[in-house]
Amino acid sequence: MNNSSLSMIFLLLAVAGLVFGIGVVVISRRKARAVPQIQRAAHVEVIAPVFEAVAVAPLSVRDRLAKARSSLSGAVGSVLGRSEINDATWLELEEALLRADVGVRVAQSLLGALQTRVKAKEITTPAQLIDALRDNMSSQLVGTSRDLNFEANVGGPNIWLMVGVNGAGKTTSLGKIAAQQIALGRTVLMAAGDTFRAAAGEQLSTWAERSGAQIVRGAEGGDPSAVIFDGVQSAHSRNIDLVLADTAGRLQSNTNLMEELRKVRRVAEKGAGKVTEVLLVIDATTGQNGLQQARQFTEATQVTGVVLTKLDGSAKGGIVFAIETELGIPVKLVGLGETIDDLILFHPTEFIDALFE
Ligand SMILES: Nc1nc2c(ncn2[C@@H]2O[C@H](COP(=O)(O)OP(=O)(O)OP(=O)(O)O)[C@@H](O)[C@H]2O)c(=O)[nH]1
Ligand SMILES: [Mg+2]
Repeated sequence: MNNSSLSMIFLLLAVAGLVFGIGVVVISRRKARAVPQIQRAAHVEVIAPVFEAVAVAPLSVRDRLAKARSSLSGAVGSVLGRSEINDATWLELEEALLRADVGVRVAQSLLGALQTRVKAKEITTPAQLIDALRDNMSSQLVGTSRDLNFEANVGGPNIWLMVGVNGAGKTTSLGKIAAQQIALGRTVLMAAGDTFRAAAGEQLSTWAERSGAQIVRGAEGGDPSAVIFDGVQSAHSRNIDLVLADTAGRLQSNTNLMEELRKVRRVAEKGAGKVTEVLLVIDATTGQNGLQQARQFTEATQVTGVVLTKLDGSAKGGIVFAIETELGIPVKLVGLGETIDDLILFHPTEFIDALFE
């Protein structure tokens, strides 16, 4: 082998070494890039189904009462965290009950009864105290009939009137009630007794379409009594079971508008049919002011039940206790959102459990 052949072999070996080296570097880089890609893919696969499950799962009643719960559950935890019942216990419970807006009178009567039992050594531990408070609150609400009154054989349709202050949720609740009653097999006609604003009739028409109810509307600025009377006549001639009558929002302190509502109720029954429910719609976020509303509206229209709306966004669900214990009006329905299914029958034990847990 001569020198030039040897140098050619070295050159070939050097080139082969270089090619091998480059190959190793490229492959290892590709491998390095491939690892995180596989990890990302696996990560997405794991996350996706969980995300979907969260997105489609409807919120439970308990979840939607999170705000109402927040006013009492913290104090309950703190009372239970102490080894004994002392002054701080009473202070904390009183503050929490007032925060939940049960009202001063209800709070004092609940705590007064418990203090007597603690003094008599019937209750000795914080856990017994909380249980007793819960039982006392339950017993104030259970046993009341919360059925929506529907009477057969009244010679015409049943008439349910929605009343309340501006923006409380009358029209929305009426729409939701229509959907529920239609699902129960009843035929429903809506009477657009809010002639105050043109938009009110439009809003009710949308709910009529959504729920499958019929609707009777009047002219803007017309007499609401006349529109509701026409609605009842029309329902009677078509053999419709139930007239849901909307009314314009009004302040309970406005004498003229309250007088108008008195007339609406009177005229509604002039033809065939009977007013079997007057539902006062109260926005839960208004708290104790709701009590004043309930007094005045009841005086004008003999309210038979309360629809407590927007409890999904309120820490003041305690108004239920004030309305029921001080005025004896049952809370029949609770609004927990803006869509058609977000109106439920009021269940006191479920509500109290949600407040305490
Ligand atoms: N979050 C929540 N919003 C609600 C509920 N009920 C009603 N609303 C909303 O409250 C607002 C007022 O509702 P309406 O039904 O128009 O109230 P209204 O009492 O008819 O109002 P007026 O006719 O103007 O007096 C709307 O935006 C509704 O979607 C509820 O239970 N929860
Ligand atoms: Mg309205």
